[in-house]
Amino acid sequence: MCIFGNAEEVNITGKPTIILIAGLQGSGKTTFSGKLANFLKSKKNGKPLLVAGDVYRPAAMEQLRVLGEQIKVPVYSELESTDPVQIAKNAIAQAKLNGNNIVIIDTAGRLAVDEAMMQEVANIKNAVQPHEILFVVDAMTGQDAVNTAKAFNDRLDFTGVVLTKLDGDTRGGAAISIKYTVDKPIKFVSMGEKLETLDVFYPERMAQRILGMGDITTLVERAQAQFDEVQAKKLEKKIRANKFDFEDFKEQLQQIKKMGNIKDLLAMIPGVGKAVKDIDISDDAFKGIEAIINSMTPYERSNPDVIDGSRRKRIAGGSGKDIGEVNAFMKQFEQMRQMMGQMNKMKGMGGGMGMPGMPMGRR
Ligand SMILES: Nc1nc2c(ncn2[C@@H]2O[C@H](COP(=O)(O)OP(=O)(O)OP(=O)(O)O)[C@@H](O)[C@H]2O)c(=O)[nH]1
Ligand SMILES: [Mg+2]
Repeated sequence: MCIFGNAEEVNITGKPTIILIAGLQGSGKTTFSGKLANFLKSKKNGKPLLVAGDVYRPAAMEQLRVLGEQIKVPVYSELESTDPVQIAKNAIAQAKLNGNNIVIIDTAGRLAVDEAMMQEVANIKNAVQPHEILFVVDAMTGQDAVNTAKAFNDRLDFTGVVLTKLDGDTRGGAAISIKYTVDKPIKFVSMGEKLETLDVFYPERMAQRILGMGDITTLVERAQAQFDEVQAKKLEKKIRANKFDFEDFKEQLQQIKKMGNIKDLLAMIPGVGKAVKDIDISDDAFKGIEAIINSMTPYERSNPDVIDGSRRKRIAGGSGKDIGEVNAFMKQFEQMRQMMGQMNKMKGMGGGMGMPGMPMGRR
């Protein structure tokens, strides 16, 4: 299971369902309110009403009104009022009258956690008893987001988190800390200024994003599962004695293959996933090499040096390859052995060099 748990959505069972939106100034509350209304309208057949609960800036009401117009969702506001609790109550009464089954209450934010703002949101909460209280947080604020989340949760006991501005270059690592600190689900991620860029939170995708699109954990787990210490020691001895042969080579191939599909493995390396997405890498890549090795006699496999021209011809015939392919493979193998020999010498001189992917390099 993913560290974030499973994907969760808001629950819209109330009549109307009341959703309170809270968060710091500029975190994206108003934009998210519009996106959520649009989302619930199109995906859930909802009939939302947006409520302008930010009474401090006339521009805030105007912003919500414009959003509502774009998505064709009604917006409730009271130009003269300075009491967000009363506005929320009046809005709910109007929603019942007009048959709106969802009421989304946007609230005012402050630059930092402050008592007046907390008290105001808490008052709205007490007055309207929301089904959902969503805490909106800018993913770009990094670890500060964790303290903010804690302060809001202590006061409001919110039901879910919304991560905004994930379209920026942040990886959203704070999501993990938030999840662990407040132990509330992340319900939505917002990825842009367009109203359609809201997504239900998919835990797996977030984990991959934080890891830079790779899944190193799985890769390491798979490598460890296949890593046989005894065999590795044996192999290291042979390499040191310059006795690496075709039998060892074949064993190594099998170890790699046991880890799974090559393309899947590559995709787990950060940064590589995207690059190999459209490339066709088949597991057949090893088949030709295996066929060649399988056509050797056990004696030849353990004594690569005895494989002369006529033996190569026979091996080519047996593996269904042409002599050129066999020669090329033999040459590569020889180069590999030479390289191993050189590394042994360097080790002897204290060079301390390891070969990537080979057990010899592991300590
Ligand atoms: N790139 C990007 N910008 C966003 C996103 N969400 C909101 N914004 C922008 O962030 C700014 C603040 O968003 P608002 O929705 O007004 O934030 P708010 O929390 O309502 O702010 P206050 O009402 O002042 O507390 C605006 O310029 C938005 O267009 C997002 O997901 N991605
Ligand atoms: Mg706002």
